[in-house]
Amino acid sequence: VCLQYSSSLQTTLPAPMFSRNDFSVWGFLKKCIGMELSKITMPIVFNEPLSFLQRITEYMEHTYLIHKACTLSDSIERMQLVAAFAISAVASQWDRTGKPFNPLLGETFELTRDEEGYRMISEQVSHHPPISAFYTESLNQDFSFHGSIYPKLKFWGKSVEAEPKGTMTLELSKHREAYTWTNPMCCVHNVILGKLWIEQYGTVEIVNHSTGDKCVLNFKPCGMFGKELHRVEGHIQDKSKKKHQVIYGKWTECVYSIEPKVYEVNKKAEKKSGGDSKKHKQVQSEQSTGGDDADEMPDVQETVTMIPGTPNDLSWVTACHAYSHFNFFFLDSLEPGMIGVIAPTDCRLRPDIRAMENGDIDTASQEKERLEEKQRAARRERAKDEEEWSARWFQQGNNRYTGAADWIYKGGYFDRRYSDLPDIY
Ligand code: CLR
Repeated sequence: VCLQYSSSLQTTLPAPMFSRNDFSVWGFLKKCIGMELSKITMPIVFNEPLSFLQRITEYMEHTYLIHKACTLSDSIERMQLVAAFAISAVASQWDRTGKPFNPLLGETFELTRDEEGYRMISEQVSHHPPISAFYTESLNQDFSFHGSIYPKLKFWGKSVEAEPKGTMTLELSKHREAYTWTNPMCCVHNVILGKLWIEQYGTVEIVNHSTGDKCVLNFKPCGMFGKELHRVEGHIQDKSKKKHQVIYGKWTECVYSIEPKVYEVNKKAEKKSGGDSKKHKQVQSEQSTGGDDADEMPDVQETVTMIPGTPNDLSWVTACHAYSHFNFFFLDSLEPGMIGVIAPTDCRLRPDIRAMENGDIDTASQEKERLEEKQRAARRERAKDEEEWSARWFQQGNNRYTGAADWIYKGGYFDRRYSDLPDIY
């Protein structure tokens, strides 16, 4: 099965992208050493005209993989598709080094995709720490996908590491199944000098809570020779720990699923023939925290080679981000029919993002400052009245399957009764 993806890429932009080359991130950041990163207001030139709520909505880019999973009767086969979805969810992050706008407390983003058969609502439910909660439901009640993200950022000198704390939960109603996992780490290299680039790494464990099946995925760090750049490898096991499938590929490109035996035989054969590790040039002799040089992104190696005997192609073709930081969700920006329909807290209505989209950087910057000040004033007011902020569409609770702290959708957003929403713009 080849699962092709084609996206409705927009073809025109309101304003051309300006060059960031005249601005040094470091020139700014060196004044901030020792400060907590979430409290630093970065100059707007490093931003992309999207809210973080929109950026995490990109998890939904390859929803057809979930629809496909719903149609399969075998749980191991379903896990293959769920794994492909979990990997594809972070695929759009490749080469996306613009900083999205921090959502204001109470900000929302809704996305209805009739053709892809789902709708999603997200809300900024906490400001310190910043937490974004989201809930997606399929229009035919086949699945729901929900969770929250608290991007815990660490400044390591040359790089910024983001740990996306929060559980992803996927429920397939027909199969009475729930899958949970946590997204891999994300590292933005060369914030001081050199070209920014993104790496994602770490172990992602997808658990099927009904069957006890597990998929353990290893997003590999690129390593000294860059050989592992973008690589993902893992396996699917059942509750008795029997290995059923090996998953391999690249998160930027595609993944395949193969029988463990065939995979092992092939690996051994490759080792015997000497492998090819020596022909890759050494990227960087020092680890990312030491040294004064930039950590250049290793050259992208050849595309994923399909091991003979691989029957299941779980590939997706990543939407091509031809328009620098403008991605395909931008299409949904603000159509005339939406005004008065979407909630007044929707980030499409944020004046600073809108100004930046139109290429008016000065207005964007002034508006951003005004909104942040308005947010601070509202917080002072609440403190004075000893009032607690409560999220509108989500409530704090525990994940039904893992017990971990989570944000649960209260429902009702799409009834569109928006009378009691805060005035945040
Ligand atoms: C990656 C996918 C994860 C969730 C997540 C959390 C934090 C995000 C990260 C994603 C993408 C990159 C990101 C980061 C926070 C800051 C960083 C947006 C969405 C930007 C690129 C940092 C810019 C740094 C400046 C110094 C230019 O599941």
